[in-house]
Amino acid sequence: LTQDDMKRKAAWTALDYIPRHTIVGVGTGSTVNHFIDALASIKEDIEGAVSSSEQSTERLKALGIPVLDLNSIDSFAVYVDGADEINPDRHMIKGGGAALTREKIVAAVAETFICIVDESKEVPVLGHFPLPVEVIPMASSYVARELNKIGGRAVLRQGVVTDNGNQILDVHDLEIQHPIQLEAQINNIVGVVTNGIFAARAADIVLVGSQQGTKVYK
Ligand code: DER
Repeated sequence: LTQDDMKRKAAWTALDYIPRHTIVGVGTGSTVNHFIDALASIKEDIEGAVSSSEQSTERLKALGIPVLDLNSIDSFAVYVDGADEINPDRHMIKGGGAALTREKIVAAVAETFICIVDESKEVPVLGHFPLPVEVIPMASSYVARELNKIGGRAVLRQGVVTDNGNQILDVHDLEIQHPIQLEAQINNIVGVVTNGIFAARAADIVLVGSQQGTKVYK
C-alpha cells in the first residue's frame, strides 16, 4: 500500500463514525480530501459541513455538500481532520497545510475529534515535524526571537499568507515532552494567533491507515 492508499483507508473508515442527519466538521489536507470524497457518498444523509479552510470549502461545494457558517451552530457531533504528527496521548502537531487557526476553532466546537492519518504520522514524541505557529505579520520577527529563546529555530514560511491574512513560522528542533504546557506557553507570546500543538483539545479517536488495514485507538 502507498502512503496515499493508507490515507484513503483511514478517511473512508471515518464514515463509520459519522452519525446520520448531523453537521460534520471538516479539516484540511490530502487525507481530509479523501474524507470529503467519502462524505460526498453519504451527502444525502448529512445536514451539511463546517469547513476549516477555503481549500476544503471549495472541494465540499464542488461535490454538492452544503457548507454552513460556524456562527449559526452552537454544537455539532464530529470533526474529522488529519495531522502532521500524533503521539500516544493523541496530542497532535498540525498546520502543515497552514489552516491551523480555523482547524483549531472548528475542533473546539465539535463534541468528538476524529483524527485520520497514515502510519507515518505516529510518533513517540512530537517535534520532529517543524511546529507551525500562525503570527500577526508585524510581530513575526519578535515571535521568532521568543521561540528561539525557548529552544526552537523559527523559520518564516515563504510565500504563504493564511486564510486569515497572517504568516506562519515553522519552528524546528523542538522535542515536545510536555505538549499541553508548551501549547499554553506559546499562546502567551504576544503576536501569536495560533500554534500547531493540538493538546489541550486532543483527538478523541484516531484512525490509522497502515499496511495491515485501519487501526483504531481512543
Ligand atoms: O495542516 C494540517 O493541519 C493538515 O491536517 C495536515 O496536518 C495533514 O495533512 P495531510 O493529510 O496532507 O498529511
